[in-house]
Amino acid sequence: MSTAPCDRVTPMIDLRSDTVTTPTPAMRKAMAEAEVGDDVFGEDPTVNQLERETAQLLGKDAALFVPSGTMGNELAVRLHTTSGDEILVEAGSHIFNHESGGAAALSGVTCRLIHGRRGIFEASDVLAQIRKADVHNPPTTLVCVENSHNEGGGAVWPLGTLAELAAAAHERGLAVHMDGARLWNAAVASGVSERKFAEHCDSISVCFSKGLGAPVGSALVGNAAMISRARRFRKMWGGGMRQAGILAAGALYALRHHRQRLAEDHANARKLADGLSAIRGVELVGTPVQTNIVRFKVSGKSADAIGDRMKQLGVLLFSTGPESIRLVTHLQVSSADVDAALAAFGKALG
Ligand code: TLP
Repeated sequence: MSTAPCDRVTPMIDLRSDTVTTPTPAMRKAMAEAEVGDDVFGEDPTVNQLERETAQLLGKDAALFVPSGTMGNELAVRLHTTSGDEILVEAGSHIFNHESGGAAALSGVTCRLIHGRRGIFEASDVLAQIRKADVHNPPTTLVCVENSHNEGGGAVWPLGTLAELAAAAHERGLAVHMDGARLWNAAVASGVSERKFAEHCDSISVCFSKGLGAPVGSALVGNAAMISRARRFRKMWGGGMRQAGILAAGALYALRHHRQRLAEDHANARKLADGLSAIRGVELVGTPVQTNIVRFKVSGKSADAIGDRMKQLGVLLFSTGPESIRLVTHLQVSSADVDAALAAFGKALG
C-alpha cells in the first residue's frame, strides 16, 4: 500500500485486523500492577493464574502461555507428530498459509490439504485423506481445524460436524488440534461454549491478542503431559519469557472482561457487510457474516488502489488478493466508525 498523505486529522479507523487493538486504560492498569516472577522457573503468579483460568475455561488439564498464536499452533504440530508424518490441514488454514512453513521446518511433516466450505469440512473428508499403512506412505497422525475460520470469513464450526470429525479421526488414531485464535468469537456467535468445542480436541491454541484486545499473548491448552512437553519446546524455540506476568495480566484482564462484548464486534461486522452489499461492484464472500470478519471482492478494480484511497479517507484495510479485501471489527471500532467507513467506501467505490 502507498504512503499517500492522509487528508484527515482524526485517527484512522483500522479495519486491517483485530490484532491491531491497543490496551485499554483498565487493562494497562492491571498490567502495571501485575505481580511478577520468573516464568521460566514457573514462578510468575500472574502467568500461572492465566494458565489455570484458561485451562479451566476450556475444560482441560493445563495451558501454556506463549508469545503468539503461531507458536501455539506450531508447538501442537510438533507435539502430536514425529518427523516424516503427514498432517491434514484445510487449504485456507493459517497453519498452512501463514506460518512461514513452520510445520515442515520445525516438525518435519508434510501437509495434505482438505478443501473445506468456508474452511469447514467433514469426517468423510478426513477419512478420504488418511494414508493407507504402507512403507511408501507418510503416516497421517494429526488433523487441524480452525474455529472461527479466518479465510472462511470468520465461519464457525457446527458442533455436530466437529464432534463427528473428531470421533472419526480419533478412531483412526489421529490427534485433533484446533487453531482457536478466535475461539472466543465462535463461542459468542454460536452460543456453544469454548469448553464444548474443546471437548472434541486434544489441543487448542487460543489468542488473547486478537478480538480480546490484549497486546501480546496466546496459550496452548491440552492434557498435563502434553503441556509439560510443550514447556520444553517453548524454551527450545526461544519462547521462554521471564517476568511475563506484565503481559499475562493484560491477557487475564481480556479473558475476564472482553469475551461477552465480542457480540458488539459481530453486530458491527454485519452492519458493515449490509452497507457494503448496497454498494455497486461489491460482491461479499463468506456469507452470512457470523463473527467479526467481512470479506468481499471488487471485480475489475484493484484492491490495492482502493486500499490507498480508503487510507486517504481515514480507513485502513487489508487487500487479500488483487481484487479481494478483508475487514475485521474489534474493540476499537465503534458503530459510528462503521458508518464513517461505509461513507468512505461509498466514495472510494462509487
Ligand atoms: N492472523 C493474522 C494474520 O497472520 C493473517 C490476522 O490478521 O488475521 N490463527 C489464526 C486463525 C490467525 O488468524 C492468526 C493471525 C494466527 C493463528 C496467528 O496468530 P499470531 O499473529 O499471534 O501468531
